[in-house]
Amino acid sequence: MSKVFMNQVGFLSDSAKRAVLDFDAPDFKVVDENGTAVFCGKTQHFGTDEISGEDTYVADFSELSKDGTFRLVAGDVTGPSFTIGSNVFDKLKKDICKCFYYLRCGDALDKKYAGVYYHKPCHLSKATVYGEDTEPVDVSGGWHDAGDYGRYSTAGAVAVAHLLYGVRFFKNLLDIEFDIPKEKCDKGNLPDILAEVKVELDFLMKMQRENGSVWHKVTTFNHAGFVMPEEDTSELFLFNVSSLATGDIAAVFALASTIYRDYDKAYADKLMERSLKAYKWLLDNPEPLLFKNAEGSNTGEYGEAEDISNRYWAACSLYEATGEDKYFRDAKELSERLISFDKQAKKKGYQGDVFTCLGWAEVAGLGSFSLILKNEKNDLADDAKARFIAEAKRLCANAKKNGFNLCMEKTDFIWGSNMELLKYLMVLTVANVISEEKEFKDTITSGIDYLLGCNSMDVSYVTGNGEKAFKNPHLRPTAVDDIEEPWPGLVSGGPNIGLQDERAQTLPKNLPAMKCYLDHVDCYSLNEITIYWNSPFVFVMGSLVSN
Ligand code: G3I
Ligand code: 9MR
Ligand code: ZN
Repeated sequence: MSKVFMNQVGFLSDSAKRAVLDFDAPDFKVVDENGTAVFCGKTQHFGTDEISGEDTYVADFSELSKDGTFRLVAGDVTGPSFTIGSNVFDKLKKDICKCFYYLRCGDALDKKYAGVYYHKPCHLSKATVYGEDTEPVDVSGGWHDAGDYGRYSTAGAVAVAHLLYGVRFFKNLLDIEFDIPKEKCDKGNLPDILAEVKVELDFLMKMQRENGSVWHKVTTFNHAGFVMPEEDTSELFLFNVSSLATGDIAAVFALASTIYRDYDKAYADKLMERSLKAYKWLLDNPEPLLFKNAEGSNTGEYGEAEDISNRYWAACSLYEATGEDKYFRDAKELSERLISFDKQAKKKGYQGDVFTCLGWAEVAGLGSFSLILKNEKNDLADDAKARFIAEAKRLCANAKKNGFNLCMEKTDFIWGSNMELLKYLMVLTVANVISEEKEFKDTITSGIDYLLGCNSMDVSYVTGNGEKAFKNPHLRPTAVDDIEEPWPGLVSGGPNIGLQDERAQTLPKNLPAMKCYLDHVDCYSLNEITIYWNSPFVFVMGSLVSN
């Protein structure tokens, strides 16, 4: 059946506006709710690209800037409903923020705010320190990581970092109100986003040991079955400390101290004290302390091959927060090691740039953010800026290779491909802050279009947003709660050529990368959700305001 693939939510009045057709239609029109044409145009044949496998025709209606609700019509095919206006993303922004509230662990939900998605308090028992004969520890609180009930320090730190760097770059994120309990501070109430992030920061503080090091994760020994969180009552374990978690925590606490200082000085001081403690542990323990799952345990591993980027991020973040030269010197030394790491990765075919990496593993890009925000002229900051611009240009060039103007290549369609995309959109967003370019903006818009339905699966990868939004996330509470609709605002992991779960393996072989997807609850390698797949979207949305 012929399809009009397009963003099913909407477009800011002044942004680029495109739809992609998988059939030959020379003309198209955009009609309003009465069926009256408000725009007529000609399509452009793009041809067949590698990632979608579709022979596509592009309908560009960027010139249409009239506010309203419309549909695109080509031949006898009518596309999904979408809107144009300055507030088209207001609901989406609230939804993607509110998901963190629903993911809260411990005794933290209130029926007044959680509504039908309320669940009873969970995971309140003290956690056994794995392999040690010491007293169990209270590490209650924070956010469940994802579709599972684990809580992982590096994943949590990175999600918090996306949200907090978002706030540093784009102050308007502080204005999003998403109906969560108010949190008092010296200045009255914390802005919602900071109140929500504080929940995770408070938990991460509990994950820090007396000596400054940080436990890598707290989970049951194996993943729970499909039960509500309060029914997952197996013993909780604090698994080993790692230099990965300790580096990320040193970094994110220093970053947080710069933001919370404006609202609550005592809290900011505590964050800084904890950051320094973690950093001291890193200096006293220069050898990498990586992480492997305990024998027989199957919860998330979040393994990394080295800890250079984690230490680099910590040094950059502490430099930004304190201005002390010793952190700059550490960052400089670590940057040399990252440069050789980058060179080796490139020899193996890696196309990106380590200094722009923003994921749960490679975090040097977050260090670059601190240097860029410091707004000081020095060689590290200049280099970071140049690398963001170069990477953004590479991404824009990639976008030209497919009909969707999508800045991804086949190799990007791995587990959590939507995050690969969102990290790229973060890079483009910051490149656009450094040096405004129409091309950067258009590539960001196309990326958002892809997530919201302009893809060959014809699906919006954000629940509750778009006529054809996915509905069956691999998410335990949603799977068992008897409520038809999942929480709105969840970002799916998205297509993954690896097809790494049993259900995914029922898909036909050799599908184009963009089609390696199934909206099925069993598909944890294609359709799970996580805190760090929502957080980069919040960052990117922060930059999207109508001029
Ligand atoms: O880095 C390699 C790359 O070099 C290679 O070309 C590519 C192709 O296979 O793979 C890349 O590695 C991938 C790795 O993520 C890094 O992104 C692996 O294939 C992929 O299996 C791995 O997936 C991770 C998955 O856990 C399994 O370990 C996801 O990123 C990560 O988001 C996910 O995290 C899980 C937690 O463990 C548990 N909680 C839920 C969460 C989301 O599913
Ligand atoms: O539900 C788990 C999901 O959150 C994880 O991302 C995934 C990989 O760690 O594992 C899922 O749990 C599966 C387990 O690993 C194997 N048995 C089936 C479980 C899902 O039903
Ligand atoms: Zn819980």
